[in-house]
Amino acid sequence: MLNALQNAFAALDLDRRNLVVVSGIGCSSDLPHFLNVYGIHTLHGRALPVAQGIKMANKELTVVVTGGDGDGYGIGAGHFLHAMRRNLDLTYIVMDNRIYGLTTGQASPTSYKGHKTKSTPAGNPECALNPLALAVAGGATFVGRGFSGEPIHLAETMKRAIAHKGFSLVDVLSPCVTWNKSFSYDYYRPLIVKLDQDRHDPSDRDAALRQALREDKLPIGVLYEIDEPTFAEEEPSLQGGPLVRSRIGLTDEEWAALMDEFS
Ligand SMILES: Cc1ncc(C[n+]2csc(CCOP(=O)(O)OP(=O)(O)O)c2C)c(N)n1
Repeated sequence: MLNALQNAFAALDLDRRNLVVVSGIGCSSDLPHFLNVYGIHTLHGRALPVAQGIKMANKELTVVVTGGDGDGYGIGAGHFLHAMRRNLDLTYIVMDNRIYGLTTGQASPTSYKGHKTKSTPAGNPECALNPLALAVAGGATFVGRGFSGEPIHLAETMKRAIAHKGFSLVDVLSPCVTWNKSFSYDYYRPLIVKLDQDRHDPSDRDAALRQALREDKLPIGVLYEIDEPTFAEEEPSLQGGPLVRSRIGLTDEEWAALMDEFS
């Protein structure tokens, strides 16, 4: 996963001075510590609000958010939904191991129904959330999936997600070999299929949803990609240069005019 992201950054020739990686809390959220770029390790489930703040303050930065399924689809689920419909230009990479890894193996939002974990010894009574279907329906303008056992293909999907203008999600099937023996590399290998980009049209929303909902196989690659105006292109206060370089406060003349208005 780390290797794929490094390769994607290198292939896109991104300047590390303009690159920020933001994460929440979890084993996967340690990722910014292993990259020689700007990084912020925030609170559990709070990576997206921090990342959105960074992007709004300086729209010239490339902002990549990394975290786990518990972090993003559990405690952070509300932020995930609203970040998607806001369509800020950032990339969200979720290392989906279908478990709470850092807290040693409780059921997460993507654990399947019936899955036995520390917190669900009799089998998980809740059905799994489908992040890809949620993202296609929720306004994400790019939805992709990768597998950490296919790092070259994953790097390609990440590259396209980062290059995409708007909110992009890459859900990465990432076996946790320590705490989740059920969803191993061997479990995933026969289920993975690479989306044939000649036969799958990522601009077709219905087709993307069909791929997201497939149960026979787990397609990896770009499921969905459309071109929509971003938040920064439409929000009046973000027109012109980045906010970090704009003047703060009023000139003496503006201040006097304002005072006149109220006196
Ligand atoms: C507000 C808050 N609630 C709960 C926790 C405990 N906690 C730390 S990591 C984590 C889950 C991590 O799972 P996931 O995001 O799937 O990441 P993984 O460790 O599997 O990569 C939880 C519940 C916390 N740190 N903060």
